[in-house]
Amino acid sequence: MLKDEDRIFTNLYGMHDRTLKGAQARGHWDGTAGLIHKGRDWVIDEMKASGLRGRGGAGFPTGLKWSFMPKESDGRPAYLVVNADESEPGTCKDREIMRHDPHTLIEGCLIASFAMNAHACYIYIRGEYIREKEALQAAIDEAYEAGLLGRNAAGSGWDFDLYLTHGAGAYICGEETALLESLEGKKGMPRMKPPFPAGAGLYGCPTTVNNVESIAVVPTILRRGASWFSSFGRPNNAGTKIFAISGHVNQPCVVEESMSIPFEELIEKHCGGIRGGWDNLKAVIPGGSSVPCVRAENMRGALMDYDYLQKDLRSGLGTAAVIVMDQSVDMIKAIWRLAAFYKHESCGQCTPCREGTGWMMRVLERLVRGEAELEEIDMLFDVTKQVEGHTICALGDAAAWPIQGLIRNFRDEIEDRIKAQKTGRSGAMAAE
Ligand code: L3W
Ligand code: SF4
Repeated sequence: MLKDEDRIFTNLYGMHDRTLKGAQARGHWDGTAGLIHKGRDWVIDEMKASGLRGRGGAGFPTGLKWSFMPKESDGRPAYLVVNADESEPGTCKDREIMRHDPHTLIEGCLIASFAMNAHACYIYIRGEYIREKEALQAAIDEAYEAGLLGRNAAGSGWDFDLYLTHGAGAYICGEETALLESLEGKKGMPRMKPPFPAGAGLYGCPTTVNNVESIAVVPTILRRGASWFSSFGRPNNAGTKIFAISGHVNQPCVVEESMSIPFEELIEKHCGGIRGGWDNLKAVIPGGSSVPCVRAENMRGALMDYDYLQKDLRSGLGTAAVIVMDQSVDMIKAIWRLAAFYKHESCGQCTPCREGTGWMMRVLERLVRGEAELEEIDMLFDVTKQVEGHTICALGDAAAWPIQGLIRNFRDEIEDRIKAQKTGRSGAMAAE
């Protein structure tokens, strides 16, 4: 278990003063100018050495992503954009940072922007996050007043402006290029990649889009050292990580832990165990709604990191939103609910996603009632394969994967439902 002194987020539960004074008392904004004076290459090299992988869901190495930005300006401004559009079902970790520890993010924005030659950064916050927006804006205002933002930010010699933009409640605006479109005042529809934002992002300029947690951990990594951060977790799965655990545990919570913590330890130490005991556990979605569910027996002994969940369990760490489901859960209905979400949030721009999400949802609707033929299970799986990898953005994959997980792991439940319905129906017919 992570020791208290190793936690980066010291106010995740809002128990302490979240103002600048409180943040400084907890060690934030300490020697910021000194970190910047070490230079761009040093910052990026440290970030690479730390092993930090993007905390928004895809796990792309952060230092590597930063290194894609042009080293010298070609006349276009460079931008950092922080993706605070946290909308993945089950995910509520960035919310706690913005509510209670906003200065970790603001200081991170300054240092990361400097490393990418950006004098401006936009934070795009989810439309429903109203109190979080207020808390973050108040912290930004304080930082400006204290000279930590603006001209010669924090005495670093770097001029830097930070803007907060409020979204309007569309999940798709969390996709990085849809976010950029929305920021430019257009409809939030994903762009084709390449070009990646580092080549042509906001207003066609070099842009890096990073998740809130990815940026908020930067100052502490640089202060304590890359090797300190990489000492947690396993190779390729380094660092501390915020997990958001919901569902059928005794105490749902958001907690910063060591990457690769065993699932049982995470649940026992921080959530007071599974509701009704471990035998009552049925399934877990370990990384937010976009990753496949895992059967209970496979989660026993699972390590909560990118590689274990993906390679050993064919699921993923995603946003580290751990959704725990006990025996009372109707798995088909649970996955149908997610399918309905993706159908609703599809931007409609590409056919496999626009048509496929509705199609998959409607088949699942019938499967919930058992009103289907057994062959339709394989047909549904085939459709998920036609959506996966054939769309402009990852929403298509995200809609397909949970259904694939359901069929792989709970085929017996689907078949039983269909058979029971048929038996019931023939019984009823016989009675007529
Ligand atoms: C330059 C290359 N840049 C990749 C960059 C790319 C992006 C990052 C990851 O997210 C995942 C999905 C779900 N040159 C590059 C390059 N990049 N190759 O690296 O890119 P990618 O394409 O792997 O993923 P993505 O489309 O950014 C999709 C997960 O996110 N997901 C979660 C959503 C989470 C929330 C939330 O609430 N936080 O909404 C939804 O699908 O697991 O795998 O920056 O530009 N050659
Ligand atoms: Fe829009 Fe879906 Fe295509 Fe993404 S995959 S661009 S959400 S239609």
